[in-house]
Amino acid sequence: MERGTVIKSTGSWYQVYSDAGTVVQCRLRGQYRLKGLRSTNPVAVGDKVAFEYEPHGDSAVITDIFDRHNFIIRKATNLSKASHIIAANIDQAVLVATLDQPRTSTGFIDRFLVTAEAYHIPVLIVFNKTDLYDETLLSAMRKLEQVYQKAGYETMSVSALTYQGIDPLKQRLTDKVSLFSGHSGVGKSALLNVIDPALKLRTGEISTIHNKGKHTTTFAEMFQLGFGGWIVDTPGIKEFGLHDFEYETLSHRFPEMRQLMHNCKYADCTHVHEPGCAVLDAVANGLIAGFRYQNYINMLNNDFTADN
Ligand SMILES: Nc1nc2c(ncn2[C@@H]2O[C@H](COP(=O)(O)OP(=O)(O)O)[C@@H](O)[C@H]2O)c(=O)[nH]1
Ligand SMILES: [Mg+2]
Ligand SMILES: [Zn+2]
Repeated sequence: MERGTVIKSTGSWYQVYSDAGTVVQCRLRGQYRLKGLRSTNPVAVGDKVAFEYEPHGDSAVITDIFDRHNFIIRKATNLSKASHIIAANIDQAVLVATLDQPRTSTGFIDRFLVTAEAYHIPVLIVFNKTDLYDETLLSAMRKLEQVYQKAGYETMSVSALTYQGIDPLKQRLTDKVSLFSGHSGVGKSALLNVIDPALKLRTGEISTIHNKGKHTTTFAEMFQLGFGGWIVDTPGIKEFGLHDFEYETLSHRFPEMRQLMHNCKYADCTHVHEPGCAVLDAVANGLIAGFRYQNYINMLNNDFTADN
């Protein structure tokens, strides 16, 4: 028996990167069922598996799937209760954001962070295109970095054009499995090309046109960084399953609120109107950033029109 990591799946065949460093074509034996999880795909990119070579030929059969450290899912179709596992065992999500061309709203950043919290995936926020920022935007970026760092997130500022901040980013990706996310046009491909020139990814492409009509776009893929580490690419799911929020636990997904809510007078405090609310106090005192709180309220109200 050998072990490896699933790096690509087409539905019936899986590419497994073996611990020996080779890529092996694998299929799944019989019906593989997952306990407690109704999923349309039993094996996903990132899964750690055991496999056995078939007696004749180079291909192999997956015999075991090891427990997942985490995974991200989406509903298989809008109506079904079954889910599709996009990727598993992700060390970190890298959220690429920009303050200009295009501007990423904090509403989007915060929804992303809430989703990642729910999946137990640490997030590194990377502000790209710093070469385009004037003093006003630079200072706005520094303020955002302060707020997010205080909340417990790591942030970086980089430019794929001038290479500013690229080395520290490279270090943070080394030997990790990273999911690269962010709106189209923020420079994900450009950054990855600068980080590892061997990748030769296309930049400046409208991904929705690029991906149209291809069945394989529902499957994620992992590609290897030359200096060690993996990038998870999820075509067509750039915003990685921003899903329906659980309203009761939404404030738990804001680390700076989670820290304080035990001081609220009521155990079931929603931090909206209740007296003796520690979160409202912290917002009033500037300990919690006003825009973070506003995004929390917008999420509670399911209102993303007033995105700030
Ligand atoms: N000025 C500037 N342009 C950038 C930077 N990074 C990417 N771009 C440009 O932004 C556009 C979109 O980049 P791309 O990597 O395709 O974005 P993606 O959709 O997130 O993969 C391209 O025209 C890039 O050349 C940067 O740091 N500075
Ligand atoms: Mg791209
Ligand atoms: Zn409260």
